[in-house]
Amino acid sequence: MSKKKSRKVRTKLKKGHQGRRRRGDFTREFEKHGFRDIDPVRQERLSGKGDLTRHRTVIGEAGSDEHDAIKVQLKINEQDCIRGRVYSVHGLDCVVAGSDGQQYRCAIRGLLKNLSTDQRNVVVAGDIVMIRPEASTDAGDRNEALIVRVEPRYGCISRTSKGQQHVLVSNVDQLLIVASVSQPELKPNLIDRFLMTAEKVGCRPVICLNKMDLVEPAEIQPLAGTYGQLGYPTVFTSTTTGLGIEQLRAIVKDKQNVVVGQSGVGKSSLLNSLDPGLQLRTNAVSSDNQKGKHTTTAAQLIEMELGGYIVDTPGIRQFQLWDIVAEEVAGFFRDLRPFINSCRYPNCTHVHESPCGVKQAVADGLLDLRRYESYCQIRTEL
Ligand SMILES: Nc1nc2c(ncn2[C@@H]2O[C@H](COP(=O)(O)OP(=O)(O)O)[C@@H](O)[C@H]2O)c(=O)[nH]1
Ligand SMILES: [Mg+2]
Ligand SMILES: [Zn+2]
Repeated sequence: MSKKKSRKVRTKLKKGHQGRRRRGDFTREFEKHGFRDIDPVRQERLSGKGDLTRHRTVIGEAGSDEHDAIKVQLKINEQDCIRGRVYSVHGLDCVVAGSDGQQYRCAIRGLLKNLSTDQRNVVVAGDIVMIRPEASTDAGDRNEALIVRVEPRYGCISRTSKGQQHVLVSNVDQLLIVASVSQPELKPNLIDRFLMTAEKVGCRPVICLNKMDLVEPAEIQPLAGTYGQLGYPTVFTSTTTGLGIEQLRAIVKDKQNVVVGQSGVGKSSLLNSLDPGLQLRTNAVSSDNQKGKHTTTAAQLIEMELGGYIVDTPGIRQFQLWDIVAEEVAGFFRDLRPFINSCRYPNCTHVHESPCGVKQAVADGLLDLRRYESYCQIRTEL
């Protein structure tokens, strides 16, 4: 990153940002957090005249990722900074774990906020950031720092509200899809929905079939076989017998994992088995049982003793098909994709058309009937 040649980037500033207000912003920032932006981008200049333009030329590198909320990587003085990972965000107040092993309470550099198109996405849980620690403050033993740069993101789990993308957590490596084979009963359709989410986000899904102590393994084998054939890692677990725990440990280790699955399937129990230090509350029906409501609980990263992170947050656990439109569904079913080319109609939904390559594949036994029915259900619901 630092080897890339810096260049001038024309960037659109957040509506309402004007040169004249800048000084005021600094002062307010300083009053609020006790931070001083001693290293403003020096070569910035305002072009055009006052209100007429909202563009500014800053020195930095253009972000390459289209999902990257912050399109410009600010040039910073790296010697003064350390790398960190954002554990949680409350408003504009962030908890960051620094690579020095310390935790920092951080504010966000004013210019970063101005570069963002959406305040809520400036910094999110999971972000890798550069922070500039503050010299000791009157806050006592608490470390304070300023987030001066957000590194490009991948694996963003987000939700669209009022036409705007709201990133809930970034840099997700794996989606741990937990289902129970009994109590509550197995719902393969729900697994399929979460698999679509993983395909959309671009992270690796891991299917975890829990409570295996309650059934005959042979009953579950065919379903697991279908997922296995599709290339989705599938693990059988039981927190009561310890089945699969060691295998799951190896999978989640050193990764940033987001845990999803309906209430009561054993997510908290599983995480406690993986890492007893977590001590998550199990059987917490009250906090889990809010499916209809839009829980606004912010995402929070928890570090595991074995290495890596997990996110087990109600608001994220219950996210489902936000963001996926009907036309996209087939593309996220990797087993359907190969047959789409032989459909007669280019806009075939594969539900009622004939002839249809997908329906033919089901008839020929090339496509799992249950997966096809699951597709139809999701497609018609949208
Ligand atoms: N029989 C059996 N029960 C389990 C297993 N894992 C969790 N449970 C029970 O399932 C219930 C819900 O577990 P919990 O971890 O709170 O589920 P969560 O809502 O997904 O976090 C609790 O009563 C657990 O004791 C398992 O592998 N086998
Ligand atoms: Mg739980
Ligand atoms: Zn078709």
